Amino acid sequence: MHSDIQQAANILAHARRLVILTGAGISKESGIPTFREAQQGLWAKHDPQRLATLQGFMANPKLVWDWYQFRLGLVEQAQPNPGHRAIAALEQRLPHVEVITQNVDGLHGQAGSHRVLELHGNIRRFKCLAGHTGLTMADLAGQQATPPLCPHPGCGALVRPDVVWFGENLDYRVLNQAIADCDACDVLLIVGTSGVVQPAASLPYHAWNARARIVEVNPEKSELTEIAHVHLSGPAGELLPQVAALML
Ligand code: BJW
Repeated sequence: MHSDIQQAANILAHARRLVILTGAGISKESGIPTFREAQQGLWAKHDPQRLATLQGFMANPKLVWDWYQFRLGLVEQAQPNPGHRAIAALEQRLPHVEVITQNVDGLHGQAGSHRVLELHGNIRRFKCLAGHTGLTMADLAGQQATPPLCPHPGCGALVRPDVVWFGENLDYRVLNQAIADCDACDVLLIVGTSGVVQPAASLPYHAWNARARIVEVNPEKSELTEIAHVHLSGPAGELLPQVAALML
């Protein structure tokens, strides 16, 4: 294992354009459950079709709103862990670092990463079904309705979290930027994603086609492990600081 960590450190140390693609696993050590882990994942007890689709929201807006409020509570209590902080510190060591995250928790920004693309939105932000965006909890304060109604004058449409549900398009500017970053990178670090959700799961293939070196950190094998040059098996919060410590 030590030689794999050293190999990963050597690859990262020589990166001219590093892209880091993260998923729920990076935030697990901050106390935020992943989605698909058998016993403890968020989907172990909750049906994604009911909770993470527009159809599910329309069928039962209160259920979906309450579920996201519960998760918002977890996120607001969470702090970045050593994995997030090791990623943020790479910005000081390398010429060009981009973080592309599927997570909606904002912990990369809190850890100090400056260039972060949030592919699936942000759980602290809200929008209404009529298209008003950029709402915060402060904008919704004092409302009795669950979910709250859009406070824009004359609107009153249902408010929902500004996250990307199944069957919804990602923001095309964010996705196009992520694709361009992967096309242009020479090293890709993949951390804590199962690699099953599209289009995020296709991004590593852009880097692979561009002949980037690929390092993966995940305690398990993922759908992306087969294209990784180095797979580090273990928790990101333990392994990423070790990799950073070995970078010359
Ligand atoms: C650790 C660790 C530690 C644990 N350290 N690691 C092509 C083919 C087939 C299907 C599709 C396709 N194109 C589109 C689709 C449909 C769909 C899709 O991909 N479905 C698949 C599931 C089959 N995709 C979409 O609908 C997307 N939209 C789209 O493509 O629009 C165009 C379109 C529309 C209609 C039809 C066709 C095309 C939108 C996807 C939106 C995903 N949204 C969610 C919810 C966000 C809001 C919320 O948070 O509630 O995003 S779903 C959920 O999965 C969330 C995550 O970001 C995402 C990815 O999960 P992630 O991060 O990989 O987590 P896990 O739990 O899966 O894995 C955790 C990993 O961590 C594991 O590997 C652990 O081992 C590891 N780990 N501890 C490091 N300490």
